[in-house]
Amino acid sequence: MNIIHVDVDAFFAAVEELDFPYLKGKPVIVGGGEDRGVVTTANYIARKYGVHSAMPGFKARRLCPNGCFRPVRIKRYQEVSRHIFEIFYQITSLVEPLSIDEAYLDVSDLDTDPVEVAKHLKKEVKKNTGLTVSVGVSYNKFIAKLASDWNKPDGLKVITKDEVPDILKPLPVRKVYGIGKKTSDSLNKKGIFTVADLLNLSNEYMYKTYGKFGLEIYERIRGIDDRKIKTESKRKSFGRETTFQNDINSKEEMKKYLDIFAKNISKGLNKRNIHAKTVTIKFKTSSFENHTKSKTLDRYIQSYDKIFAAAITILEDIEFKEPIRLIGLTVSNIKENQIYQLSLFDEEVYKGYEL
Ligand code: TTP
Ligand code: MG
Repeated sequence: MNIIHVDVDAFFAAVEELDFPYLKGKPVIVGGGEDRGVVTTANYIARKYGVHSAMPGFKARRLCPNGCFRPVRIKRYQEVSRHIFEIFYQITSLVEPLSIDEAYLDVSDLDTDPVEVAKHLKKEVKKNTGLTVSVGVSYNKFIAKLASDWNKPDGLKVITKDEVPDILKPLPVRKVYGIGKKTSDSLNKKGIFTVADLLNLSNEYMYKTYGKFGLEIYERIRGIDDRKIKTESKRKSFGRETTFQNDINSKEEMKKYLDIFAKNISKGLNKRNIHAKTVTIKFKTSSFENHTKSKTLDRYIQSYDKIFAAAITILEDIEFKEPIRLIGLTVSNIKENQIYQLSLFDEEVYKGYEL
């Protein structure tokens, strides 16, 4: 029982309510107010109307015509995020940020009972920022993440080792981290709806059907997950990525994203005076296979055009066999003897946006 997963409730919408108190008690939808926009998130009141992240704005407006649509204020959310992470770091330095509003904490080193730590964390975030978070406490990352999602919002759920896998059995397969819409549709077609159904499938079958990813799922639902907490200081790469609304297969379109990523990465490197030597493209296929392709250069680079040029060379070499759902660009092999602080809080949030 040493891992805590924490996730802010309806993050962007909660910040809007905080900054504009008249929104309290009303359905709040962030993004999607203009013609082409998509919803980044909605508060729990708006969710009752069926509004959710990544939904096209027109649909959200139809489902919830009285919704308060707010423009996306990324800079403000990043500021609040930084504040929340400061609270995490006051508890332990073993913090792995996962996204703007989500992190794992390894609390094994602390003398306090993890459940007390979780309660303290919730109280501190509320007191200092006014926001509520949901917290999961367990013995590995996967189960802790599942636990934090258990009774959102403002949840606190503990899952012990002896409760697994029984407690997971009634869950729909979609709740298993890593299983997205496509895999869950594919499983549903085979009559597999719950974790209990999934538990009946052998590891050979999972491997044959879903590859390495299938094996991961096989282990996860049995409570096996040895992943350690990866703290920021161990992260020696710098990157950007995005998941598309719809899978894409045009290299021209991918280039548009790589171009934006290269600009952002270069800006970030520049700000910290970091140079890097290896450029990597990562992508996830529509069947959820992850791939990376890297190129290590003769010299260290920092400028946008060099990063972009390297990315294009790599891209030209990749033969895509199916459409992709995610693309990312990373630089690593960072010049040593440099003091640098890599932080995800500088990153733009692309999730849910069309370029
Ligand atoms: P989430 O933690 O997935 O969602 P949430 O915090 O709004 O709601 P909850 O955790 O209570 O279910 O994402 C955090 C923020 O990231 C979210 O407030 C808005 C942003 N986001 C997008 O911009 N696009 C997306 O598709 C998603 C899922 C989130
Ligand atoms: Mg959240």
